[in-house]
Amino acid sequence: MREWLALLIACLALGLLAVGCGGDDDDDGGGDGGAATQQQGRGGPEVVMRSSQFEPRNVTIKAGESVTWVNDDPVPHDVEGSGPGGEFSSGPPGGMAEGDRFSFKFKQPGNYEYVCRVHAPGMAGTVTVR
Ligand SMILES: [Cu+2]
Repeated sequence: MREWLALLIACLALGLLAVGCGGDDDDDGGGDGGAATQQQGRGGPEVVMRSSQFEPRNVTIKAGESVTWVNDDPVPHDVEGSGPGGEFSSGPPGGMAEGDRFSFKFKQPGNYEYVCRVHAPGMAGTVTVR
């Protein structure tokens, strides 16, 4: 009886280890570089960077909502702007490669203007926070 119990516990422990390893593998496969900034963008509009333009160019949200920018171009872009609540930036100029996403939560109402520094002034947009 004792041996049977020991065997059962050993099997359970091995099973847990195997599940743990499998889970880690899944996480590594699914996540890429900018995972930390990607998780904030729930519930707000998406602005697509396409043909070196922001689409849509102007978005309106409520205070507390996020805007997520997605680079759908084969060339690098970025987002940098400011408004009543301060500045926001996706990082260095041209730091967003194809497929990269950047989310920012706007807490303070007002008008925010932003550009892609690589393609400014032509590539620009606004966020209106109510
Ligand atoms: Cu650009």
